[in-house]
Amino acid sequence: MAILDIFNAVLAFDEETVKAKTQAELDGGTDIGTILNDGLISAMDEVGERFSAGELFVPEMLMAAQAMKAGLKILKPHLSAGQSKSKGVVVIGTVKGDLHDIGKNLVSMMMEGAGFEVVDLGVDVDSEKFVKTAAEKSADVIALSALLTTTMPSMESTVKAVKEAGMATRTIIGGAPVTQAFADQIGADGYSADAPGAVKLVKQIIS
Ligand code: B1M
Repeated sequence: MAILDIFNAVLAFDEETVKAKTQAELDGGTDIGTILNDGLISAMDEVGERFSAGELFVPEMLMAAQAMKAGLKILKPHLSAGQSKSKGVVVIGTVKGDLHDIGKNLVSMMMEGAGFEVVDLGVDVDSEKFVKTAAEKSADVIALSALLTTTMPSMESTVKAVKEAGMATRTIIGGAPVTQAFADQIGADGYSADAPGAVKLVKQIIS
């Protein structure tokens, strides 16, 4: 029932309750994946549906996102606990023109949790910045996130720029509108629908 309280608190933009209930679930031993998926992520899916239906508008989406981030912040140390030596370097960011960062942050946290060194470039990142940083950091993987159909072409230009630079760095992509077919079409090295899948993918690529 308390998971439902987290879900409802995100929908009520009630950051304090999200924090308190998330902490209470953690303290009570609830599985982190359950808190994440059934509480926080499913609430954002509901927000998206209400936005599509014209029942919510951008300011409300933003407030819900803030509330969700407050919960994520509490989960973060537990997602990345117990790791020491880096297993490889991942440069991650949301592509040019796109300001959505919650899913990207989740992928980033789970990669850190799995022991990778993660260089998070934030949002609205252009191809040059991805290529330059990956070269500087000798990155194994560049991980691109996009939430808008209109910014998916930025993924294509980044994948192309990486290939043109002749780098060994591999590219993976993800985000709500992205598919395996799109990854194949633009020549990305991998696609995942969610954060745990992205971690598995990077492990496969680096091994
Ligand atoms: Co925006 N927005 N938004 N928004 N927003 C969506 C994406 C939308 C689907 C809502 C809708 O219409 N139903 C829609 C996109 C339609 C489309 O193009 N297909 C949309 C729109 C239209 C817009 C604006 C254009 C609205 C406007 O201004 N008119 C605008 C664009 C701004 C811009 O980017 N230039 C906009 C703005 C915003 C806010 C700023 C208000 C806010 C973002 C706040 C923030 O991120 N800091 C926001 C939000 C919150 C959403 C919704 C409601 C929630 C997104 C989210 O955080 N989900 C979203 C509706 C929805 O997706 N349900 C919507 C939770 C998150 C955990 O999931 O990011 O999908 P997600 O990540 C998942 C997977 O996709 C995957 O892993 C995660 C789960 O494990 N994943 C990867 C993500 N990246 C990955 C990378 C990988 C692998 C997996 O490998 C590299």
